[in-house]
Amino acid sequence: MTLLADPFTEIAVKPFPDQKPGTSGLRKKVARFQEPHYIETFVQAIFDTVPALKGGRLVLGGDGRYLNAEALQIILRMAAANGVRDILIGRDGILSTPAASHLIRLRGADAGIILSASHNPGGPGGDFGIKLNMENGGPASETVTRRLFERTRSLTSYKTLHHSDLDLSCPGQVKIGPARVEIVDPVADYADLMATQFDFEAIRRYAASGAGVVFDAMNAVTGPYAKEIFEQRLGFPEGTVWNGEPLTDFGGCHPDPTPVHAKALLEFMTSSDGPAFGAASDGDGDRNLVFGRGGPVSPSDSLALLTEHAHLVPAFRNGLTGVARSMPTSSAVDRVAEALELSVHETPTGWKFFGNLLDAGLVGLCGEESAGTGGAHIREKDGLWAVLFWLNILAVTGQTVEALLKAHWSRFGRTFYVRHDYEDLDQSLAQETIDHLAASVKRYAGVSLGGLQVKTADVFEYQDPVAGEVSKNQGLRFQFRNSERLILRLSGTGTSGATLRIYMERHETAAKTFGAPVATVLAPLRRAYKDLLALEDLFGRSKPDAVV
Ligand code: G16
Repeated sequence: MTLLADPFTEIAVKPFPDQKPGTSGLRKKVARFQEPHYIETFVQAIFDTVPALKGGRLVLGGDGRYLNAEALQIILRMAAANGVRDILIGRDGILSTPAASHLIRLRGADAGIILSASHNPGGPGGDFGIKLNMENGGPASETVTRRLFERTRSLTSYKTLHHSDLDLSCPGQVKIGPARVEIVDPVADYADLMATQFDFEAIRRYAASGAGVVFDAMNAVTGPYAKEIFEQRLGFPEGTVWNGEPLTDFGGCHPDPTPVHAKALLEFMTSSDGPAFGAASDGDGDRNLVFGRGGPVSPSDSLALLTEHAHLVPAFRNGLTGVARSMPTSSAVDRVAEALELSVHETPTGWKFFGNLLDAGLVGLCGEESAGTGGAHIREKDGLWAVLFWLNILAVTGQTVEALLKAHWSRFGRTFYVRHDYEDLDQSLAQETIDHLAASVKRYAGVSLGGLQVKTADVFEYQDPVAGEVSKNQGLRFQFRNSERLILRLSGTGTSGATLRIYMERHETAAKTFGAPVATVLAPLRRAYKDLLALEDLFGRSKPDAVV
């Protein structure tokens, strides 16, 4: 049904019931996004929820996964029809999530739309996603995503215009209807920003010394960024970047930088001729995992160690005010912050909760157990930034990853940490189970679980100290008498059934324990959650699907 004059069109639609953004945007199977008008309905709700885009500037890009190309053309037409004045888009529609965040800030955009399902698999049978970032470069707050969801439920039409697909292969300017489209080099601005954050001279000397470094881009978006930064600007040899060509299906691999999915890197790092340092990033370039010759560094330890050594990198030449971590992230960084007299903010899972803290200057470094680390340079977690941070520390201290970790544990103790994921569980049963536990959680104080005495038990609730927004039901916390902690929550990023995440940690100060296997040290906590939840009876599961 055409309601407006040509070339503008307004198409009538029925709302979709399932367009509620999760931890990080709307994520679904590709097939769901391919249903007629599914993308359009969500995107129209974005334009209706962010009025500044009318007559304003939009940053648009994605991680290059399957469906990106088609979705970008749909959004370009809709942006023009919704009165967006100008659109900045990466060449071929490519922008890593950190590069998009930077571009929003650099060019004063009113919002950004990033097409990615992050570390989830791609290809026709994989996942797709749409994220909305605001003018500070960060993910939309809960208030905005709530409004966005409400809008998806009441929409009756979307606006678009008749226009052929734009050729996005060359930087330059084109028009689509009344809107100006600027196709930008996706890498250059971001690489320039990195040079302001770290001591590139020191890293260049480190590279020239022959220090072995590999970076696995996992056939995802960071390949071109990593090649430019590591191999061109820092002088690491060609071949330092593995899997550096972004592929729409990530070469059939799962672009998640965990030891399971970055298996070849793990094997190389722990082989007799392995290099000194290795790292990997995810589908859209915001996650990181770093490896020394002894294996991976847990993201929680990485955050703690980077905080300890932040004074060594130019990004923190003016000092660090405070740090923030998501609640399930281990408390390792808290001990460093205490020693350095920094404030620590404990937020719900989701990078969006760090935005206000960073904007207000309350924190300068943030991290999550889910392989996310970032600073105040943008408002997203940033995989390559974290890797460069590590390289900067290695270069100026002349130490290995193992030596740095050992010294870190000697000073602060080791916080053993693991996460167990139970995936694809029956959605309503999983929700009911968590709700039931939440309702009675307080009565676990004083109870013994897995032979450990519960000290306190509660449901985590967060009040944003800047905006005052309250976020309830952000996970169940069990604190035990001897530093052990157990957290349970449902993931907000899965696309099939429910994923139950169970996080366990225990702090040890005796050096003789530091080399003990994580599974052994945390075995009592594993017993504790088995006492708490009848996983086998309820879901028929005797062991986790993933151990991270
Ligand atoms: C997103 C969020 C992160 C969060 C992670 C896991 O990361 O940005 O803040 O920690 O999901 O969330 P959940 O435990 O709810 O699955 P990404 O890299 O997937 O966008």
